Amino acid sequence: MLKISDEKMEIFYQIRSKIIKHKNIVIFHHIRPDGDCLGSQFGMKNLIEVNYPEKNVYVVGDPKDVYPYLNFKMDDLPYEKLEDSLAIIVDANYKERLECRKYLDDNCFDEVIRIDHHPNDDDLNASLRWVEPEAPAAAQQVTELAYGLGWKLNSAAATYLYLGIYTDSVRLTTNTTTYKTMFLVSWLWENGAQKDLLHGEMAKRSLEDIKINNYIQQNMQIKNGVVSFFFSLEDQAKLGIDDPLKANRPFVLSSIDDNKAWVFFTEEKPGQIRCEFRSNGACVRNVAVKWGGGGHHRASGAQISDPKNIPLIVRDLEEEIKNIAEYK
Ligand SMILES: [Mn+2]
Repeated sequence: MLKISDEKMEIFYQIRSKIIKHKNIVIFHHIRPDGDCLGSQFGMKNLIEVNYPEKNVYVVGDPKDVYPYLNFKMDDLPYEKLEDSLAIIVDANYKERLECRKYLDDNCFDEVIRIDHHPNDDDLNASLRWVEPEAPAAAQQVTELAYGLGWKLNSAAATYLYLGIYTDSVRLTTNTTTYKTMFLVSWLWENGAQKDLLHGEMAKRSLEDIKINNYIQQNMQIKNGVVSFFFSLEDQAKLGIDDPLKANRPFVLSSIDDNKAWVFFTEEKPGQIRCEFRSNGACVRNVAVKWGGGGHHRASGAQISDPKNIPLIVRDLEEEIKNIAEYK
């Protein structure tokens, strides 16, 4: 059994009552979609459909064909006020991070709630927020909600939620992965999560990927405990990458010798560079925030425009890792 505090159960009851109250429910995911935002979104959709079959549940966004072996089919929803409606934002905070933010800008819904593990504020004007930075994935929160409320769990919901937990917890290895994660994962497995499909598909490597990763590892910089790499559009093109989303690979720089942090710079278009910060203990969020971004303690992001700032950011990271003892 998983013990859930009275305070948390109170939030669960409030979420449930908002779902019961509204006929139409619309669930959002964030831009640059990942397994957690899509898994939370589709997990929640399936949970509501199974437990409240009289509701209309819509998923909006653009899954960008990530995880093509899962059926992330979005709904068409007209841009107009939707009567008797509730929007649920999962795994995201600011509207600029949301796919289809226009619905929220135009106040298409009666109410908005947010379920998220990013420790940031939001601009959603939400009537209820459940923010739990300790959770390795928003999908773990959705799973706990379903478990706590005694909801029925079908195989589709279990598969989507497991995808979210498995990917955001880096295959159940982050330090935020706890006994609670494993308890909820076991509940998902028990209820038909297609774990073998997910494990098999995610273990696949393509020759193209191997070549790209080799290139990165041959050209990365290592200095003062920080690993960094800048992937220019020119170099991406040389390697046959046509979409910068596929170039962004911070994991290739991870856990090399005793280095403390790593940062991956991806040129997405001229004058737009994505910075992905990671660490095994240092607070990379401090550096991300300084450069206009945000995120988690050990995984953060920012956008910059000028490649001349790259050495400055790397130097900031070299400074930040000196504070690592504060977080042990
Ligand atoms: Mn997430």
